[in-house]
Amino acid sequence: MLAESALRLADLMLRRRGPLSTELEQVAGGFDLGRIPARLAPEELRTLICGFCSTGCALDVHMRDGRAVNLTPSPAYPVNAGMACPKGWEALAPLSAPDRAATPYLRIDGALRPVDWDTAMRAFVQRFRAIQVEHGSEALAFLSTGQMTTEEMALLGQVARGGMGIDGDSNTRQCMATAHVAYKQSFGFDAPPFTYEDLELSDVLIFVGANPAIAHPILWHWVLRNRRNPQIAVIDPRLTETAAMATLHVSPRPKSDLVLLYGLAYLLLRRGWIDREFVDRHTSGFADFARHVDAYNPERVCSETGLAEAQLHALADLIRPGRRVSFWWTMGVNQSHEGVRTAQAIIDLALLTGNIGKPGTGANSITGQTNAMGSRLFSNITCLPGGRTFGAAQRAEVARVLDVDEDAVPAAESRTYDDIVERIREGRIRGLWVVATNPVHSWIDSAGLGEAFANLDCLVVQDLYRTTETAQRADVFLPAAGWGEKTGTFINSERRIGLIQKVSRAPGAALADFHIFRLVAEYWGCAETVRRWTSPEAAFRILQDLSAGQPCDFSGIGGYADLQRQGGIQWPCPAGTEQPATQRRLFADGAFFHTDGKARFVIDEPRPAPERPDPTYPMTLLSGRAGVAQWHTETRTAKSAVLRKLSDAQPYVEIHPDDAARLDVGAGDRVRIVSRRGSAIATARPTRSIRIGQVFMPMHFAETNRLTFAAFDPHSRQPSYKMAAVRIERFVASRRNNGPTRSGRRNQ
Ligand SMILES: Nc1nc2c(c(=O)[nH]1)N[C@H]1C(S)=C(S)[C@@H](COP(=O)(O)OP(=O)(O)OC[C@H]3O[C@@H](n4cnc5c(=O)[nH]c(N)nc54)[C@H](O)[C@@H]3O)O[C@H]1N2
Ligand SMILES: Nc1nc2c(c(=O)[nH]1)N[C@H]1C(S)=C(S)[C@@H](COP(=O)(O)OP(=O)(O)OC[C@H]3O[C@@H](n4cnc5c(=O)[nH]c(N)nc54)[C@H](O)[C@@H]3O)O[C@H]1N2
Ligand code: SF4
Ligand SMILES: [Mo]
Repeated sequence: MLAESALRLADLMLRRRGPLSTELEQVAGGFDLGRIPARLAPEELRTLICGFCSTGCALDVHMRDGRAVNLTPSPAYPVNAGMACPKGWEALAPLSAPDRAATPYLRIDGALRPVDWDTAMRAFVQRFRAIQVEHGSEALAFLSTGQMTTEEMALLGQVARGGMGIDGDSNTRQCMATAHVAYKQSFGFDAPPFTYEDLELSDVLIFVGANPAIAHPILWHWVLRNRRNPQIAVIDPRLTETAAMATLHVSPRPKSDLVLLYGLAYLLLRRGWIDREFVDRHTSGFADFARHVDAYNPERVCSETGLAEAQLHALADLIRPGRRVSFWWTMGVNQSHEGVRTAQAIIDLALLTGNIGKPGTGANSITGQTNAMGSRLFSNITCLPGGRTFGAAQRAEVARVLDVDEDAVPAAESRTYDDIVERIREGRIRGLWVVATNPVHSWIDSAGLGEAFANLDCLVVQDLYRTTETAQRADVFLPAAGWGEKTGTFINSERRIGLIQKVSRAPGAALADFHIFRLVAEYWGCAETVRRWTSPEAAFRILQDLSAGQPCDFSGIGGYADLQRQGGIQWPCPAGTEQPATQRRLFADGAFFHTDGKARFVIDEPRPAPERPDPTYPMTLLSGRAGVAQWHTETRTAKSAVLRKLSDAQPYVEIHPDDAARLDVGAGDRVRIVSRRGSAIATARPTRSIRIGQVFMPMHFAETNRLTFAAFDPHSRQPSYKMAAVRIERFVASRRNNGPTRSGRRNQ
């Protein structure tokens, strides 16, 4: 309590810096108000968007003598209004970790040794060129991220694909590819339609495969602020933190969502609870949709999902006419062998009931990483910059804006992540450049991937830390400046473009990714294709030009200063937009981005998951986020003592108490989780939040992906991380086996 009021007190003081108000006095309680302001008064505040999740909170960094000494969440920012989750509060901590790389490294005689930039760049370019000469450009690839600025992603896309002529993919494939494809096919453009205010304005919120209470904690605060006494339904096999706060939790069998959603459409159609006028005016494909879902009667749906008929009706009851219903989904949908069609079945329900384009509605994909949206629109991988499809006219247009030859604009979609990984395993890709991602830990079915990476002729890793599972295998390591050490923009889940800026010096010779990419272009000899990209702000202006005329048009933003002044700006914001409203949703006019202006109902036959439990591997392994304090492969969050205290240090597996009893396993006992790919040791955590026959492991432990099964959605190629068959065995340690170790933490 004390700490909390101290934080609020500091916050209020920073906000006012004038006479103490009554509010301040109330919060201050027993503090000595005479002394505290002098001690806390910062010399200057600089506002940056948080670099972890896509909620996109703004953080005010306190600068004293040119150094970042503290931070507090920005009180006036429309996203977070003075709040942050523990990762936000601790955002400065990872910057000063002892394993930050302060110089490039080169593998010499088996060990990574510090070298200067010139040596590292020559090695990178010479080795990649040699591979290109011997094996062709197909033997080279890059893997990038959703955690750099949009300017950096666009520049990497231009340098690598446009300049060097090599293909690559981004870790956004692991995360948002499904939503990207689903929106493109349904709406005609990758356009999440919502604004956060919709969370506050809904009468009914339906979360499918999403656990925002821990994965997007400040976004979840918008739900808590909802004054409409909302009904909150959660569709998740597990009783998650979010489900525990819901008014209705239904727990279908993993990967049976498509059947369930079609079953809901069946009931809504039978009850006549549809918005026929909206459907007729603004959609296409309704007749086929209605015919298709006619086969999903409650009997079938209940038998395939394991739900009771009453649960199905309870869900349908929520979607009655006259209510504002919003649908929200995240990785429980995207990471599936049929994720795109499942996401589209959610979109179909919103279209069917006219729940789109109005306050408190929408078919809303919550984004994952801080700038996955920037990656989706500008990384030059699944579309041309600005969300353009690949085509001759679009290519010419991009070439004109960039002032480059058409050959310097890619002609087709890039190779997908899974294809790149398979080619590495087969030895067909021999040079790989990994930027701001840690695939040896995070990629699906990762057993043996570390060895495959080590066998590359040249692995270049560009990261903050030289200790990540991937960086340890590097031949060339490029030290990057991180969040807080560079300038640029992010785009959050609700399409809000926000600014990050430099508040701290990167260690030693570490450089912003932006400058590393320019350096690569220089050494490669393709600097001509990026000569106008002289600074992040110059790049931002190029992006604005690229966006002009596209649905994501933000050419009307008056540069970085405007973003700062207005508290971020949502796209669209075309030239001539005066003062854009702070909260804007899409499709208020019912006009979608297909050429006929209509949204499409998209349907498909559900397919069984490629790997299901059987007598040898009788249990289903689910995986995902475990708490607010842990971020992915933990290269950053494990650097904060505060966040370490809030998280688990050892791998664990959640298991139903009845399954645990059957296996004679108690809380804290060690078990072996075995899949067809490999095995892992973890501590058993019996809990009723998981169903009988299922187990859950956090993705934050590298062990988890040694067990996952490499299945992919056929349209998005997103991995189906949340479905693998395993068996659990009691584990008795031999004297020589010291048990599990903390993968992400070896850096400490
Ligand atoms: N603290 C923290 N926050 C994060 C992150 C982090 O690492 N740590 N990562 C960020 C990123 S990049 C992302 S993508 C988001 C992810 O955010 P979320 O998607 O909300 O998180 P997950 O835990 O991966 O998955 C959500 C839920 O899907 C459920 N699920 C599994 N299979 C199924 C299924 O078949 N059907 C349904 N309906 N549900 C299913 C799981 O039980 C899980 O509770 O979080 C972001 N925020
Ligand atoms: N089993 C299972 N696996 C999963 C998931 C799951 O639910 N289950 N979820 C998947 C999802 S949704 C995601 S998004 C992925 C995440 O997987 P990864 O992207 O591999 O995870 P991170 O730990 O975020 O890795 C980011 C890396 O970039 C570095 N970095 C941070 N900032 C910068 C920067 O500015 N510049 C540079 N050069 N480097 C930087 C960090 O130090 C870190 O090493 O994991 C996926 N893997
Ligand atoms: S909710 Fe997300 S954006 Fe906000 S402080 Fe936490 S990690 Fe950062
Ligand atoms: Mo993600």
